[in-house]
Amino acid sequence: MLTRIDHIGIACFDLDRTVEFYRATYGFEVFHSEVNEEQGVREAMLKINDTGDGGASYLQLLEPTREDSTVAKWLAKNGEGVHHIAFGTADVDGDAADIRAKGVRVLYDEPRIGSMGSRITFLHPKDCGGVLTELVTSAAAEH
Ligand code: V0V
Ligand code: CO
Repeated sequence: MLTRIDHIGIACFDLDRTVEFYRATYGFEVFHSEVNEEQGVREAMLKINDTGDGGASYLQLLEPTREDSTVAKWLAKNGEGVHHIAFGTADVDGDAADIRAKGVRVLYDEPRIGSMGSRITFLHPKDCGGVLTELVTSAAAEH
């Protein structure tokens, strides 16, 4: 069951400059940052609020680490902006299977490693009304 908005992914050309915009404008601080080589991103997670399922909602600021990454390709076409939304679940494997059975393309056979040791998969934007959609099971407090 999907129980929260885990994050909104925002693509940018310059992560440090974008982090500073969110800090100076809204007062949001970086909760966590990392490089995900597999996904080709450097990212900063800004925690916005805790959620009733024991998780939290974040903004995920994304800068590409290489030119052939999905985010670099998207930025070249669209410029900066909202890149994806992510729903949180305690069971990404089960929810991905249920959604696949409804005819929506799930991009990975097995979830991959996401931010803060989470397990993530993506749904094809063309099957989701133009919205790249991610499913996330966070590393902490879920099974
Ligand atoms: C592409 N399209 C999108 C889109 N990216 N539509 C909405 N939102 C997006 N973000 C559209 C694009 O405009 C094309 O439509 C069509 O899909 C095919 O796109 P493409 O440019 O030819 O690119 P593809 O097919 O090579 O790749 C698109 C997919 C790719 C969605 C398959 O981006 C992908 O695998 N994404 C999942 C991984 C990812 O995004 N990782 C970065 C975040 P038209 O022009 O044909 O109409 S990593 C992350 O979130 C982490 C680590 C985390 O949360 O922990
Ligand atoms: Co994400």
